[in-house]
Amino acid sequence: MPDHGLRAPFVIESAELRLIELPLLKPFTISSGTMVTRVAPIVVLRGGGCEGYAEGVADVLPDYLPETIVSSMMMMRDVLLPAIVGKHFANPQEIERSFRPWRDHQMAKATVEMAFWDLWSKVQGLPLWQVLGGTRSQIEVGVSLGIREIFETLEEVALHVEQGYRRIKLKITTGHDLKLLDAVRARFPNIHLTVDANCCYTLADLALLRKLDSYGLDYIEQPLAWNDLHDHVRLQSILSTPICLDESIRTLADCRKALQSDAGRIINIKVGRVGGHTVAKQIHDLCLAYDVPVWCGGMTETGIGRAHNIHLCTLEQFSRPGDTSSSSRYFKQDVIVERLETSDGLMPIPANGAGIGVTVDWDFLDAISTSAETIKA
Ligand code: OSB
Ligand code: MG
Repeated sequence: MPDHGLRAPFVIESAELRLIELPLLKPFTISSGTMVTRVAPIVVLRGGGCEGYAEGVADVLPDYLPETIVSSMMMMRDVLLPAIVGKHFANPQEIERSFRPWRDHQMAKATVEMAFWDLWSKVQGLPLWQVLGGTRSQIEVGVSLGIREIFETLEEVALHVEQGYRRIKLKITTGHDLKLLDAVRARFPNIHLTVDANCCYTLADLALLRKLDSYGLDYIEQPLAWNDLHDHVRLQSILSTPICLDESIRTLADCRKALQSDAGRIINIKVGRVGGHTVAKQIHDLCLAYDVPVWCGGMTETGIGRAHNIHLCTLEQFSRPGDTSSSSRYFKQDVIVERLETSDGLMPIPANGAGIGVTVDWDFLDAISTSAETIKA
């Protein structure tokens, strides 16, 4: 950790835990379910005269990974927040270390750890990207298009290509894959195109999966089960298109095993999925050492989670366009005052002050909060 001339040690004085519900402009469908409303935990940590914010990525149902809103909220309320409030931590890595003996719950751990990264950066008066060690000033982004009728997807592809997005990712599912790709490739033969199966195939689908090799895809995201690196090794040995792992990578060890065994050749890093920025950085560094490209995934976050993702994208090895597209694609109104919008496929780094560099719209946050509680020392 570089010496930024740290201010006097500060204590985490209190934590606020909220649950928000924000309707999506339109439903977002992936192979394992449909999201209509974004339900998300928000954590606010206070100390050193500053406030740090983060947003959790758990879903109401365990349809992406096993963690849910209920389990994630319980873990934060009963275990993680009481363990840190009233204490001093020299840096965010100390928080990550203190959570390590507790199994899983990466999404809950990430929310608390990320809020501390924001708080810690603000106490030092530095932007989060700088504290994370970022070097990139241009953040290239793509879009993730949910499952819809083929004609609707074609319109969406056209719209987003026109807006300058640098890569189009199509959500696919069993029975909605090759025909969709035929239609999109017929009209857009040269765009950077990827697919995301969200675990819907097995090796019994090998004949179909082989055909994906013929569409010139940049990569195929998470074709097989979330907890099965072994079968991805087999699939990658057969396909020439790189496999990109998302759900399968929840820890640094997962990533090491995936790279050592060639289970995938590109990694989607979601800070909320891997337990926070500390582990996200470790995974990033490992991929850098392996010369494996990474990109930043998203979970249809509001501006708070989105801002964290953008800052993370400044690290060197984020060499492929991520999913952190314009907030206005998802929400009519955001929980922050600033609008996080792309132009020509580039996302500006929020810089309204230190930390994640955004301003919370407290009136709106109150209006969409379904619960709010405070944990004091
Ligand atoms: O697999 O990347 C995924 C959204 C919810 C659950 C899983 C995924 C996604 C996305 C959305 O692809 C990306 C975004 O935030 O725009
Ligand atoms: Mg994915």
